[in-house]
Amino acid sequence: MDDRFQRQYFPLFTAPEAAPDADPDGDTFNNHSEYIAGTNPTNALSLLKIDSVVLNTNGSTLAWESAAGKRYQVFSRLDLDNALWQAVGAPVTAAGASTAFTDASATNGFRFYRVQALP
Ligand SMILES: [Ca+2]
Repeated sequence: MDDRFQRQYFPLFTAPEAAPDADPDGDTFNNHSEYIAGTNPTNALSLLKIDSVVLNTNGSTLAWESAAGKRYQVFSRLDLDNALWQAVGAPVTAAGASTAFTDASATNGFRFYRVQALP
């Protein structure tokens, strides 16, 4: 993990709460995960999660909180027991604090999504 990330958020970057596996804001994402996602490790409301999925005539549009310049990959699967996660399209680079992505193949039916921040 980059020391600059720790120095940005913690007064003492060698403190226990600044450790990569610590989760000082209690949002279940440890500091290393927040570093990868570009989220704030001291704010429990700042985390990588899908905020909305809207089905429309163009497909399903997902939106999530993002960090400008970070790259994300969307995955989907048809069910949680048997199907494998499959990448949907190419990675997208966030332009700002929120990113939307439309899965044009998802115009009907039920599926699950996840968004991964790429290192
Ligand atoms: Ca955290």
